[in-house]
Amino acid sequence: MVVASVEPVGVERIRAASVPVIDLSWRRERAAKLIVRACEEFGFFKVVNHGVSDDLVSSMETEAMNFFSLPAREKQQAGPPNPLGYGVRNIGFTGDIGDLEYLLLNTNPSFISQKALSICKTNPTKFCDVVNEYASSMRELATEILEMIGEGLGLEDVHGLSKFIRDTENDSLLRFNHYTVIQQDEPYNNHNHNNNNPSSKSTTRNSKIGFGDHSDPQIITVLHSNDVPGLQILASSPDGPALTNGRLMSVRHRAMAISRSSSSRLSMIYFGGPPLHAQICAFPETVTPQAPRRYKSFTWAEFKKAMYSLRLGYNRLDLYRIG
Ligand SMILES: O=C(O)CCC(=O)C(=O)O
Repeated sequence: MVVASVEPVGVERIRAASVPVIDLSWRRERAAKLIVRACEEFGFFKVVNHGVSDDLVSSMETEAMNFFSLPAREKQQAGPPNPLGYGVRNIGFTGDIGDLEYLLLNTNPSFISQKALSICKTNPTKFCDVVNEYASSMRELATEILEMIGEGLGLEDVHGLSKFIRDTENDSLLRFNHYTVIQQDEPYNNHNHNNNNPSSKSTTRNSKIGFGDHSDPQIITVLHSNDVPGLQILASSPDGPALTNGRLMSVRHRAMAISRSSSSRLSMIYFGGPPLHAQICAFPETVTPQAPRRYKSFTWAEFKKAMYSLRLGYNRLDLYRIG
């Protein structure tokens, strides 16, 4: 599990970097300190000994691949993405396009059960069981990590971060991205993304942009992918999240669809989101005379509304910047 991986795909100026690895069986204080350091320097790390069972991950991958293997007409019944549901190439509502198909679900069990019949007609009950178990296992892992971050940051309320995703009204999502292997002679889509961002224009003869560069807006992202490379992170991201007053990094990243692979890439991503009414405001411990408050406070609902009106690569926190 990564909270994400760096895989070089031969794109100019993109290099393999050593990703911090956190072993959750380490002494808690040490792991908490190193998680905070990884979040300050990268906003990104890999976790091992996380306790999520291989069988569960593999069952979730099987369910996802069973869906993506269906004929296009059947998959369309789980769409269009509003933004939840099945989508192909179109990401969001403002014209971003990528070489992928995806399924975006709210982790609320009642949403999953409503949607299951359009996703898995043969055995919707099994689909629900696997998704619910996977979502709850991701939430537990994310909670554990957020509590360690709370401890490592020295927050008075060490549950201050985790309580957002433990709230029964949390707005957490599961996203399944499927990147098919591109053909060498397909045209390259470097005109598709964020034309104001030069880094998004780098494609090579062996890769195309699958999911354009952006940073995730939720509290935490936990990503698992199969062995096919494609995820790239920007080593030094420009901005940090509002809750920690920019102290931790919100990593900019993108995913490439590549041609040198024998199989397609599947990523399964948990986004731990707060309830819509949650007020997002820097923890007092992160605001000091040397680090004055950077952002006005806002609710998650306000932020989401603004987010859906902007291109994927836009730095949405700019809307709330003080000064
Ligand atoms: O599929 C991936 O590896 C990353 C995709 C991503 O960044 C996202 O879905 O927000």
